[in-house]
Amino acid sequence: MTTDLDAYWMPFTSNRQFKKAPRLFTKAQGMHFWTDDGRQELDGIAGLWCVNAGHGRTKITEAIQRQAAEMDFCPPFQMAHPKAFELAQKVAAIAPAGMNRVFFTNSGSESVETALKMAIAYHRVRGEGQRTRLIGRERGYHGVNFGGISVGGIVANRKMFGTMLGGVDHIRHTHDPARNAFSVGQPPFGAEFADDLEKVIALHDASTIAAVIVEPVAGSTGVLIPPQGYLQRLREICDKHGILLIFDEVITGFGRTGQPFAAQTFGVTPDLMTVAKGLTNGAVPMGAVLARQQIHDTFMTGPEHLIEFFHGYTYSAHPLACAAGLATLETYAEEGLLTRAGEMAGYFADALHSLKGLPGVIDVRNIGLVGGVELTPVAGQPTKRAFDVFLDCYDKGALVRTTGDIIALSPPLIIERSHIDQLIDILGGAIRRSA
Ligand code: PXG
Ligand code: PLP
Repeated sequence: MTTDLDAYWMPFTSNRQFKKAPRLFTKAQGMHFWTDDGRQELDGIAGLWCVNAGHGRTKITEAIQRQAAEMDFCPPFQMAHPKAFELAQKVAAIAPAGMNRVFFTNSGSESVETALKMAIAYHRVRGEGQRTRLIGRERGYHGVNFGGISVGGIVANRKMFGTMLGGVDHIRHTHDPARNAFSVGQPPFGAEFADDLEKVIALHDASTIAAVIVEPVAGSTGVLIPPQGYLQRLREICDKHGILLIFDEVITGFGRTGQPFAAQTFGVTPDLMTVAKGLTNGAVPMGAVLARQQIHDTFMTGPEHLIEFFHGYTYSAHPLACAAGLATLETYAEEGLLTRAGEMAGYFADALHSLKGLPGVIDVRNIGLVGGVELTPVAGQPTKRAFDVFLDCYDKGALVRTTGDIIALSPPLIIERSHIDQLIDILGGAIRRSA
């Protein structure tokens, strides 16, 4: 069927390797993909951390079909359609109390750019226009646009792209295997990593800093769970210095950690929250920024005919995305999926941690339905070991994700125990063979 693979320059892909031995999916349903040659693959990563209700959900599909037939597009600037308001309200209803203003984007990356701009503009409208600095964290992933890679901390995603945004600084990441390896759930040690923020503040002065952005659970870099007390301490330091706290919940949002949002799982409420992925179950691209009402209200000054926030995308609140989002939230509610990760977490953790002791496994990390398994790199060939495990798993019928020499798992929240057994069995076999 596919005749020529040359034209498509694939994102975040080893293009030459892929095109020599392509991996093509042509169908998806429930917990599975099917390859072009008809093999079934267990989806261990919810597509790409997004298909939280599983694939091919009829309610979502039909909502998109109906909307496409009824109204394909509606201009989002100075015009709107009812589903945009309805979706914003339904998202606000499951968000932490007070985070009830919702700005729509089309991806996690766009949500991050939006939140960073909102933070800087917020300080300006309230008369502190000198607060322009943005603080990120080492190993952070905040998408691929210039703001996101500037506050992000994944070296490979930054080093090719020049000087990026000015006025950005970083705090340390929280990975501390010497003290925390093989922790089940939140690791006990490392709340004090948050004190790095005080150091950064001492250097730049709080009056120059607009916001701090972190992933509550760092996903893309290889699943780093926040140490006990760490996020609380970040919140306290931000409050003390008038700095906005942004949680990037693109991966953790919509049930991944056992509550609708990680903010609720960890009991820490940020000022702004970025989401995407699970918002539409991955079916139509969509993201959003959730803001505390007071932040939104601060913008609502001046003559009423004037635009308050000069920002937005052609496809913000796209009708197909809104229809998909509404059907997705209904599906999550009907099936209790936003808390199901909490129910399955114990079984998932036991299965995952059974990999401890296999050759080359140097750490296992988990929270809710997210897992990370860190492997010893092949000497002189970083990333090769995990990539070989990924290919082996694919061969044996399971889709996992790798980053560096870490395997990440984030299955659909509809996963059953038998799927967990199968996933860990295939992964364990691949790890043994790679040793
Ligand atoms: N923030 C976070 C925390 C993310 O995880 C983004 C922003 C960007 O979202 P978009 O929709 O622009 O891709 C993400 C996305 C991986 C992987 O390998 C993770 C993401 C994307 C691609 C790959 O773990 N997360
Ligand atoms: N580039 C040009 C020339 C445009 O006219 C626009 C939008 O009108 C954009 C980029 C931004 O596109 P989007 O709103 O889809 O992000």
